Formats: sequence, structure tokens, C-alpha cells
Amino acid sequence: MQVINIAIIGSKGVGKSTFVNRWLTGEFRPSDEKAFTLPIYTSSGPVFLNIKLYNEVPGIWETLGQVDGIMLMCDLSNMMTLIDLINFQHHGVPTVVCGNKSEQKILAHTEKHGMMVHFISMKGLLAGFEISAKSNYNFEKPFLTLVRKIKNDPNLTFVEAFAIEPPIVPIPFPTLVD
Ligand SMILES: Nc1nc2c(ncn2[C@@H]2O[C@H](COP(=O)(O)OP(=O)(O)OP(=O)(O)O)[C@@H](O)[C@H]2O)c(=O)[nH]1
Ligand SMILES: [Mg+2]
Repeated sequence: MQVINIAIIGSKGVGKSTFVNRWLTGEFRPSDEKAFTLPIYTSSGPVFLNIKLYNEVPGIWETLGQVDGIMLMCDLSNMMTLIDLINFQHHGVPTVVCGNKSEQKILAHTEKHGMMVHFISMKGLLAGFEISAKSNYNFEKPFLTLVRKIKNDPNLTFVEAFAIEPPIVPIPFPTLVD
């Protein structure tokens, strides 16, 4: 079983804990944990994502330890949270940026989109996504993109855990009533 270490970095309140808790429990509610293990079934076998959450602070790189992938997160309803990430250097580690809370229509879409595109190209990131932990918009894409890159398998897909076969319950033969 492959273990993949992922750091999620973003300013206070951008939705890191809520996004990860969606994956773990399905609930739209932030968790208090700062570290999680998320098992994911993929078309090339199961992987364990070891996820740690970090607030964006200067010199964050030194505290990360060994990471295989990075997800930067900002809040699309507060583009200052994208500016907060401006000094981040990924040192060649596969990195995506996600603009969360995309269901909130605060700024004009084109304006946010332009800032995200500029950030992605300026930083040389793998990809960027507008996501919503509230509506589950683009829920899978950040982790899927990172896992595909880290496992060097562009066709990898996430698969559902196999549903447990329902128990065989004897169905009583209907009684015919005259
Ligand atoms: N509208 C909306 N609100 C969201 C979304 N995701 C998270 N939130 C809300 O944003 C607030 C902050 O979410 P958290 O998950 O606690 O943010 P965080 O990044 O973990 O914050 P810190 O732990 O303080 O660094 C909460 O009130 C969430 O309900 C979203 O997609 N849309
Ligand atoms: Mg949190």
C-alpha cells in the first residue's frame, strides 16, 4: 500500500478543515484535527493519503518535512487569501492551488479566474481548481491531479470502495388467501 504525504496550506478560514472532513466523513463541518489519514481506492490499487494542514506563514517550507504533494488553498470570496500565498515556493514538489467557496458569487468570475491563472503560471504549478467544500464542486480534482502526478499515471482514476454484497435473506413464500 503506497503512502503519499500531502500538505494543505492556506490562510485561516479558507476551508482546509472542512474540505478534508468532507472526504473523511461526508459532512460539511470543519474538523479540529490537523493531521488525517485518508484511504483512497484507485484503478492501480489503494493509496493512503497522509494529510497535514498548515496555516500560511512565512518560512512554512522549513516546517513541512517530507511531502510528496502540496495543495495550496485560498478563499474565492476573499482574494487576499491568494495574495497570502504569493511568497510560497514549492521547490519542485507537485503543487496545485484551489480556490474554495466557489459557490459564493462575490467577485466577477472572470476577475477571479484571471488571478488564479496568473498565479498558476507565475508559480509554475501543476493545476488550479475552483472548488466548493459546500457544494462539492470539483471535489475530487485536487487529490486526483496530485496522485496521478506522484504515481506518474495520467490515466489513474479513483474508484468507489466495493459495496458489500447484501445478505441473503430468505423471502417467505407468499401465502395465497382464497
Ligand atoms: N460558503 C462556503 N463556506 C465554506 C466552504 N468551505 C468552508 N466554508 C466555511 O468557512 C469557514 C472556515 O472553514 P475551516 O474549514 O474552519 O477553515 P480552515 O482553513 O480550516 O481554517 P483554520 O483552521 O482557522 O486555518 C467555516 O465557517 C466553513 O463552514 C465553502 O465551500 N463554501
Ligand atoms: Mg482548520
